[in-house]
Amino acid sequence: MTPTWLDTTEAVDKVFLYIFGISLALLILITAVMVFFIIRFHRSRQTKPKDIPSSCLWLEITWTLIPTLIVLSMFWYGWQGYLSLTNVPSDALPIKAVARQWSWSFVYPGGRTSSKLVVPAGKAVRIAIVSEDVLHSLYIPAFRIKKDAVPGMTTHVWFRAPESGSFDLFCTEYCGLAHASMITTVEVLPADEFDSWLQTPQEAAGTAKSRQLLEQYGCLACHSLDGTPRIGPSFARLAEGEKVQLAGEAEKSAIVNREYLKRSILDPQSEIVQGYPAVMPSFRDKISEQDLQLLIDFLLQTDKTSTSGERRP
Ligand SMILES: [Cu+2]
Repeated sequence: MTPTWLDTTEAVDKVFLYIFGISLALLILITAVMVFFIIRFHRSRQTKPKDIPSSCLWLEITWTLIPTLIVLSMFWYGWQGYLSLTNVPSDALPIKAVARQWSWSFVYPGGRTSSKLVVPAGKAVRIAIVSEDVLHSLYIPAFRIKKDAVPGMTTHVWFRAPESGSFDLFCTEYCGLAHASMITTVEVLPADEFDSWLQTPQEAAGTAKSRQLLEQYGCLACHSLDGTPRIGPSFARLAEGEKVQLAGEAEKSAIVNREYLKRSILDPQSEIVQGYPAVMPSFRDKISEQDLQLLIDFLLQTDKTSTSGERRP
């Protein structure tokens, strides 16, 4: 027989309410007894202790047994919840979540990628979480799941979104300067809409493709397209032949051209633009030559905001 597990939300809420309910009952009980004792045995009543028994077996057994049973029942509920969280339904759709400083990208069966987590309503999804650099943590409060992304290993979570909607997704492990930018959403689509989304070929021409690459490599977490200041310099005013002031002891500068942009992506620490922190990770071995050339083409074109569309979180 294959056991049927609770959905993650139900599993966590049940344990939470059970422990919270017991804690609340104990709080009320203990407070009531305390107030009663304060009044009943107040000094002004001059009550004197009388006939103190040295031991009382039934009382000692009761106050040992009842709390033990309560704690064991909490463990039992917690254990059942843990099993529900770790046992993934066999029909779950596999999705890969890639965490990096400071963005998420999601890879679906068939190779489609997105910067928002798109899932079908009513179907279980299993997320394999990896990190490209440091510790991150995938947190979706609406589905009560939270799991670390650990460099060098793959961790898993699963959940089932009952109906369509949009829910917050956070990084909940402090991972550096722009940790707060690692926020995106879970977009739950009706199952048929999800299927057609998944099958829509992502390969698009020109600027739409560049836009997709910017999201895939997480560039927009730190670089804006419209001049808005973020962690790194905006892409808005990048233009071929322009002079960029670099940080360093002597007044250094660089001229924007294909070579400069390539160095900035593959070896970002070599030339830091003045006024910005030296925090960009290298994309060497992480970006294909073809994608690199497409991104450089995009960065050198003058009107970059026309592709920006909605603002990426
Ligand atoms: Cu993070």
